[in-house]
Amino acid sequence: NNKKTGQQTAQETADTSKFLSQPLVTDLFSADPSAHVFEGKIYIYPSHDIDAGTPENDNGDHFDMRDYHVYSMDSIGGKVTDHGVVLKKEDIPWAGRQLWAPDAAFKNGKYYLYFPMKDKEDIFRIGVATSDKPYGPFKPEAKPIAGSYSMDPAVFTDTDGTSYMYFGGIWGGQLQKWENGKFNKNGSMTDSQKEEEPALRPRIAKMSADMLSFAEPVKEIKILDKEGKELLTKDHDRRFFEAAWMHKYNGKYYLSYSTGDTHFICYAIGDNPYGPFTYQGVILEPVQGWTNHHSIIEFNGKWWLFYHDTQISGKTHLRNIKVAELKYNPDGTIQTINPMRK
Ligand code: FUB
Repeated sequence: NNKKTGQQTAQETADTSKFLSQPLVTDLFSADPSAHVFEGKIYIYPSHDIDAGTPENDNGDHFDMRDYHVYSMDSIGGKVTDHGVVLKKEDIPWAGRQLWAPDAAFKNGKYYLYFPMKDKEDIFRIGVATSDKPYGPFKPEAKPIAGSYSMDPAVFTDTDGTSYMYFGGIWGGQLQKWENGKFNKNGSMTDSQKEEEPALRPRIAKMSADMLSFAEPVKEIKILDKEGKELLTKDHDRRFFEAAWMHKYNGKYYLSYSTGDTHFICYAIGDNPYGPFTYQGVILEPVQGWTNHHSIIEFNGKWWLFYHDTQISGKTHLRNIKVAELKYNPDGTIQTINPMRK
């Protein structure tokens, strides 16, 4: 369904019974929910969608966001608290435009908010801001993380205490414009355009002890099929597009991500944080709206998928965050979630 536009009819949007879950936040638009359990509560770090009037295009210019809110919940189904604006564009010294999907981490008694934004040259970089509290406000560093590029950071802390950032995204996320470590502003607008070659790979870097920089050169992550062959550029149903997330279950590493123009959240399993990862299947079928972006957490013995759709607005750039239970099969595979009821 490459022609999916994300625009729905008013009638489709009004029928709330067709959705598996209802929006967690209804007074503002929110998307790309990165959820974490901090201090015994669920904290959600989403994008804050607005209607900036920027025309829609394949570059994602219509996702023209300017600040972040943080939300918390004591329990699934409980009250959702809005902690207000925790970081805004005007406070970020290197700001250009578009505050896209953030993530957060906790270490050394501090909270870290990681966020992608285009710099003054219109190149996506990843910034970091710190706070003593999970709900901010967050104070940004003067510069983006050295060596960072593209977007959609997800910071995973392993059981041994080591933290890693997963990141990258093609099309508007610009990953395809980075060749040999240099940004090519005239590069492809979509992907490598080499259909028979391995698809562009998500990126990983170990974080430094202070969580403010990369502790090693950025590495590429391989996603393989069950025969051990890397997924190819032409494999739009399975290859990485954006929205990487890492979680650990029964000692295995689960890399999940969006396939973008085919709108799936799928996953691949590996034996260590760097992979390679072997493709397993779909976690979340396409939602209403073009983008699909999620996070996965364990809370009180159950697993939860946070995601978004466009139930309230019917417009692809004005999304609302949701949550649904995620279940494993006995062999560790994940049961596919359909966000729409039949
Ligand atoms: O919210 C802006 C962008 O849309 C995100 O960075 C992508 O993952 C997609 O959800």
